[in-house]
This record gives sequence, structure tokens and C-alpha cells, in this order.
Amino acid sequence: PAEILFLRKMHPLVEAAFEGRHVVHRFADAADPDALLAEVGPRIRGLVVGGGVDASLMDRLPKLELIANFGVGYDAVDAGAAQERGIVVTNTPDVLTDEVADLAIGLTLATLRRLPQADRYLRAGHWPKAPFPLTASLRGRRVGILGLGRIGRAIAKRLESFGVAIDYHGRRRQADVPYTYHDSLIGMAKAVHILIVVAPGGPETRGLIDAAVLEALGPEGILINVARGTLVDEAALTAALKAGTILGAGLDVFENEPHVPEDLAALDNTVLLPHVGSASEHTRAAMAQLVVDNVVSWFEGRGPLTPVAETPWSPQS
Ligand code: 8YV
Repeated sequence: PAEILFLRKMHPLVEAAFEGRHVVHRFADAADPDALLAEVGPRIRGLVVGGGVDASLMDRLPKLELIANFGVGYDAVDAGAAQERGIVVTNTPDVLTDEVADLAIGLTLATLRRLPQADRYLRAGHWPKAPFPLTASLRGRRVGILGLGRIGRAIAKRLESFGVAIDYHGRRRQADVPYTYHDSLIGMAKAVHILIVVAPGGPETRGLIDAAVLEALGPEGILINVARGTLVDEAALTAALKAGTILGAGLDVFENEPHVPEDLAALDNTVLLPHVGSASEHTRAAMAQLVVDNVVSWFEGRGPLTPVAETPWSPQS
């Protein structure tokens, strides 16, 4: 058996999976996490996480072979530092693609048609006095997707059936899609009405959605973010929403989760969700199973199932 460390409380499927197979240590249960690390750190070969792992933690785990991340986005794991140390990182791609794409469509419609606001209007008893004010519409709109990866493509596929024009921006043009490519984000923001952010987080994409992009999106523009809060300059967004520089925003992710700035939460032209893109029973169970399968496969000597790009794996390596 291998000794494995859970950095936080995990999905019940992960919590139960290694009983009788491996020895699990839990940060969340430790009265003194630092003492736990000093005691078991030198023996830990697997790390199961949903959140941050930096180089200094890796240095306290000299026998570490595998970091299994619960989630497709692994911007909180320093995959470069892992690569330098020969540590393989795995994530949970594919199993959450459809769920997050569904949520992105739901959030887009909810933001445009002001569904949460309409619900609040009804419950507050305003309906008998006056109908709910007319809203913006998806009809005749262009939608721009920032990041046409697995989830971006699934969002685009769904949008096709809505009869809207679809544009995208990313590092490169993709030969096998019928959508309009923009080589600059600001160019795309100028061309579209709705901007959906679904690119990876991390230092390379930090603050991409800034005041200039919001200005380019314009007064009829809607910003949707289902990726990472770090891609958006939240202060610039709040200012743009207040000033009417853009029409509205639907956000599932924030810069400093679970904290949402009060002035953003106070705005009526926002729909705000507590990072629920993948949060269905079905999909979280599938993600949990993939975490378990990666760990089991690794310690049975069969390699990782879904290694990230920075730590590729081939049977020879
Ligand atoms: C989370 C996500 O990982 O997959 C991702 O990148 O953002 C989510 O599915 C979720 O917060 C799991 O805890």
C-alpha cells in the first residue's frame, strides 16, 4: 500500500475508495497540519487535492509521485514545479464538459432574460401591479467564446441550435470548426454582444477581461464567466456594470472565492452563482471516480489515466 494525503475533505466516493488498499492521511482532520506534514510528509507518495499545491509543499513531500486534482482546471497546482520534480499531475477532463456547458447556456439565458430578477419580482408581489419589464434577448445576437477547448466547443455546439452567430478567440485558429476566429480578444469583444469566458486560469490569462475589453463589448454587452475569476478584472467589471458600459454579467466564478465583493453583489444587472458549473450529483460522482481511477491506476503501475499537459505520460516514460 502507498501512503496518500488528502489536502481537504473530498467527495464521499474518494473518501471511501482507498480503504484496505492504501493508507490515507487527512489534512482536514489534523489538529496540527504542520505536525502531520512533518510526521508523514517523508512517506507520502500520492496527494489528492482540490485546490492549491505550491512548490514549497512539494518540497516537504520528497517521495511524492502523483498529484490527483479534483477538477479539470488545475491553475492552483504548480504543474511546472511538479514537472521539475518528476511528479505527475492528473485532472478530471471530459466527465464535466457537458455539465459545465449546460450551466453556461443556463447562465447566459438567465442573465439576458433576467430570470432570477423575474423570480424575485414575482415573490415580492409586484406582478399584480405591473408586468415585469422587458429584457434583452438572444435573438439576432453574436456570441463570442474566449477559449475554444473541450468546454468551449460544447458550449458552441449548444449555441448552434439557438441560431446565433458564433465567434471565438484563443491562442490559435482551429481548422475543424465553422465559427469565426478573431486573433485579438478586443477585436472579438467589439464584434459580439455576448462574451463567454471559458479559458484556463493561471498567470497567462490573469486579468484578460479588463476595462478596454468591457468598453469594446459595449452597452448591449453581456459577460458570462464559467472559467476562473482571475481572468476578469473584477473592479473594472463592477465599474463597467455600474456605469452601463456593458449591460450585464453572469458569473459562476470570482477572484477570491468564496468571497464576492459587496458592491458587485449589490448590482441588479448581475446573476451570481457560487461556483456550481460541475456541481450536480451525477457529475461530481463522475469526477470523483476519475480521481480514484487515476490514483489506483498509478499505484498499480499502469500510469495515470488523465495526466495534464505539463506532465505528459507515455508507457515508456
Ligand atoms: C471544481 C472546477 O474543481 O473542474 C474545475 O475546474 O472549477 C470545478 O469543477 C470544483 O470546485 C470542485 O471542487
